[in-house]
Amino acid sequence: MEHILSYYFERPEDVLVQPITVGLINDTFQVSLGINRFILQKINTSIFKSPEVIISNTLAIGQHLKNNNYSKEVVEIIPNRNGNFITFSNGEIWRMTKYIPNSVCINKVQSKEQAFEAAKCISEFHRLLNDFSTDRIQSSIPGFLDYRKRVEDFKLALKNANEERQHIARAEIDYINAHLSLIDEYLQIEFPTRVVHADAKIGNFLFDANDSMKPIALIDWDTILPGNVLCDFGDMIRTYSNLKVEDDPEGKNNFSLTYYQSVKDGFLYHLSDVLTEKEIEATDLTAFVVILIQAIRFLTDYLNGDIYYHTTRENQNLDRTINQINLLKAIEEELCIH
Ligand code: GN1
Ligand code: MG
Repeated sequence: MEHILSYYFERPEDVLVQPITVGLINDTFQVSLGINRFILQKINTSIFKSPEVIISNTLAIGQHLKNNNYSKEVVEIIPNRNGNFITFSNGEIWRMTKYIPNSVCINKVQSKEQAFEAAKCISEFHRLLNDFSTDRIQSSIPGFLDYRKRVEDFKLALKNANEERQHIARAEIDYINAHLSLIDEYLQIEFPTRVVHADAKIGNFLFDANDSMKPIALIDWDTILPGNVLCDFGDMIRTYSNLKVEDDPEGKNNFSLTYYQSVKDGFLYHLSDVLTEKEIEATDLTAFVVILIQAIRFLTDYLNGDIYYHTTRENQNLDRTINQINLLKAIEEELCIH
């Protein structure tokens, strides 16, 4: 790593590097020099083909939030010693951000207050961005929220998949095929275009290390783009009403209707007079569709032979798919979405 550290530090040999293994796409490290800590990431450029878009989105959004006295921390990119926000080195692309002090990250929700506070945090984020023109941001991954394309990619993967994987995943393939009409229903709705974080999962909220009920930042702004803001509500439901971690295929006691409602109350807290009636009406359907799309994405990757998401064990993408489907089944039952 010395090659990259030397872009940021005069004495790279004094820098302490610790890998952080929670993300599924980029490689992340915590780096420290004395009392100063930072987050250094190698951007996966086979997925993020326009890293400069990530930089310009982050700078514009961060500035706007700061100007409007956002009560949480923002993502701050640290330039390298040449003054550049992205570093090209040995054919790789790296970017460093400020470490948010006194913070912890969780992968399972601990209480309804925590779910409510986290949803309020993103609600404030969106409220302040309500007067930010979406012309100022672009998608760093083309078609990221194009759900029609996600379904096409799934159908193609299904056609090309080896027989063994198709056979093993039969029940999951059938479940998804039986629910595709809900995606069609969702696609009929015309949503206003707003800023979307597009990865509002539980692991992207940092909480106060001394008070885990208190969110202090929403991080990972790499996928920010113009689109349907309810997708963020969906990702929160996907991970905050889910009582199992993302790759746990156990289906018993996996869903909390209480946390679902807490997320909804928190999400609407600063947004109830910003969102249109049509949007408010579509919250539950959007949550269902966001989870279904995530199931489709994990299953597509399983059928493609695990080429997109980081995996650390056999069948992890299938287990992730099963986890999403278990959640969908619980939501179907509790909220009568059919
Ligand atoms: C990926 O890399 P990470 O963990 O921030 C993915 C999200 C998925 C998420 C599922 C660029 O996010 O879209 O929802 O995994 N990011 C990309 O955990 O595909
Ligand atoms: Mg992400």
